[in-house]
Amino acid sequence: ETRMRELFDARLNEDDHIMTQPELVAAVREAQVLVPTVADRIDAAVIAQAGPELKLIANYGNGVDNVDVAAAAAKGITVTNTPNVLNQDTADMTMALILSVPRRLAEGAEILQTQGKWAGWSPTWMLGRRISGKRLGIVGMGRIGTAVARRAKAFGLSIHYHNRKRVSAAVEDDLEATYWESLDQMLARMDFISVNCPSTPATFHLLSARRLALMQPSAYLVNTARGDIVDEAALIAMIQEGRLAGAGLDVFEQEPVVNPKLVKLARQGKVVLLPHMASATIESRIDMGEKVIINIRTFFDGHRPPDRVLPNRI
Ligand code: 8YV
Repeated sequence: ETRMRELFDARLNEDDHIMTQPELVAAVREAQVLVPTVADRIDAAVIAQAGPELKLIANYGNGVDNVDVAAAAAKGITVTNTPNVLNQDTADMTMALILSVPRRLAEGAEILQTQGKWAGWSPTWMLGRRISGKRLGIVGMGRIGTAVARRAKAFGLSIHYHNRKRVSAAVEDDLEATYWESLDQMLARMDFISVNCPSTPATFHLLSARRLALMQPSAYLVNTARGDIVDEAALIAMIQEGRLAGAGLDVFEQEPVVNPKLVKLARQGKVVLLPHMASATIESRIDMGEKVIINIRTFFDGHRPPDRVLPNRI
């Protein structure tokens, strides 16, 4: 923020304030550059109101599902994002969720936070499920998916993935990863599924009710990508009915509000819920800010910004 103020005539949004659509429309009328976060929906209606000065939408985030990139392109507005710098942190948090639900981390911590002690020891006390030796299916083997795979392999999970295209043989060999052309077939065989693909019209409810029903009742689903890739209502029903063991979620369909049914499942220890914080480290945030600044400066120096997002690449 300080750098932004130093370098630009920056109008900064208050911390924690999510701009309303009318506030966004007012901002796009005047600005030359817009720096939205995941919480700001820069849709076609907002872009339609953009003044002639608006030339660049420098998204503070990797995912650009909050920006209508096609509508921006049609108006000659360039869109950039902040890739790569948050891969490791997001992958760390994905692992944390993979570990937390089966090993009952949140439940254990909650007992001590609320009671300051535990009742005693028994061989069946806080029994969870083993992680190592299980199969992890990664949906979306991009930069974050690959970083998850590296960590998961070190935890003794075998790596499986589904992606639009197969990764290189060298990466596959290194990760000892198995490629599944059919997402359906992969889902049916995994103990864990990690969602690591972008949210696009093509991935909306990719994990639909039908596909979730293919998963084993003992399996867990982890999502650190975007809420709308998973049919959340179907996921909830599956866990409630014991047709899926649990889930670890950092993202939701109606952020920042979380479905009360999920909160109830969290109290029952069946899900672990986090408030979209997978990339929230000081280091990532600084690097993301630097990327935004570089993208803005390069653009206004008349060059192509390094992290330009093209509509046909989404
Ligand atoms: C951020 C993210 O919290 O980069 C992304 O796609 O989801 C997170 O890193 C968010 O985007 C900040 O705008």
